Amino acid sequence: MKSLIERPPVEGPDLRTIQTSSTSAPAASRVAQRPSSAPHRPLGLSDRSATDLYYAMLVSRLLSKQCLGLATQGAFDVAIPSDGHEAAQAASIWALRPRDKVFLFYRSLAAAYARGMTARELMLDHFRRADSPSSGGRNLPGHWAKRALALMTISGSVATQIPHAVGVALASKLRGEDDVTIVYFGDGAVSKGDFHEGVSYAAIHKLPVVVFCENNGLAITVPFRSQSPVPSVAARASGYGIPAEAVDGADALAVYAATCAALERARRGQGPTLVEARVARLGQHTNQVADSRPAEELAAERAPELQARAAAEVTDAVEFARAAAEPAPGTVLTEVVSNQ
Ligand SMILES: Cc1ncc(C[n+]2csc(CCOP(=O)(O)OP(=O)(O)O)c2C)c(N)n1
Ligand SMILES: [Mg+2]
Repeated sequence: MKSLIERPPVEGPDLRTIQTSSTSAPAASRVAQRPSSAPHRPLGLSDRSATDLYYAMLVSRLLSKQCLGLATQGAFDVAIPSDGHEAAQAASIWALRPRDKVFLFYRSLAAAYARGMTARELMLDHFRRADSPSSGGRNLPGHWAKRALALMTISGSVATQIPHAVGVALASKLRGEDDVTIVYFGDGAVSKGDFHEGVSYAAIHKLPVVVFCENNGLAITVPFRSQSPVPSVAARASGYGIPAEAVDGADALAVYAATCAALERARRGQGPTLVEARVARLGQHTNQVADSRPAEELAAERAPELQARAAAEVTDAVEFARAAAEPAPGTVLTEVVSNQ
């Protein structure tokens, strides 16, 4: 099936115009301070491309939910929800060129879809069917690979894709190609030696690689604070002498801008950048591991107060307007026909 998705311009945005920080305006001045209705345009994203990015995030959320439901019913054995990670994954993929090399990890469903794997292909993988492009039904579902998309095959062993990606970046450099490799992983992967070895080597040799951490604050059940001596993954970059970009992983445009900046640095020969996208893991770890977080903590991730407040504002507006007075018949000409 022909792809419905338009890719962004190959050259990326004009980085001089990018503003990634956002401020929340007080309610009274919301209208006056409402951000531009097209904040994607200064980043070089067309309206069509921004809409397609949102569409990719939507499809990914539906696929993720569908897969968890199917696995729970026993239709297949493994589902790894990407709920909450969509913006970080899809928007960073959006910044890539077709020839750039991509190492995903098992939670990368949205990234795989955004890169160009079809919903059908992702489902073939989950059902372990012979036509699955990833492994013909042999590897664990969620280990996406497709040569035509430069999606490199990965292992389920946490963090092993990082040194592999660094090796591919070395190959690009030795061949004199201007491809960049991007490698995705979670906060738990930062505790592995593979992270240190890969990032250290890439930094020393100024390899064209973007090291992209989706920090959801959990490694299955282990909280980030229990496995990191520093408060962020980005803080580790200084130990390797490389720059870091820390972004709100729910802000697709901020992620896009940060990834573009990292890619540009890599293409200029300035070596790796560590991107940390802070995300919320809205779903459970996998279908096989129940969520041990207290209900209140889970609920907090889903911002129920905001949702309830927004719903209340809308309900109130409907009721208020329904009950409000219609114009009195005698005033029909007021402000329509001049009294002069
Ligand atoms: C080397 C290794 N150790 C342990 C595991 C078991 N394991 C699978 S996923 C996971 C958690 C990884 O957490 P993180 O990197 O933060 O990614 P997330 O699942 O949160 O997206 C672990 C420990 C594994 N797959 N590989
Ligand atoms: Mg994690």
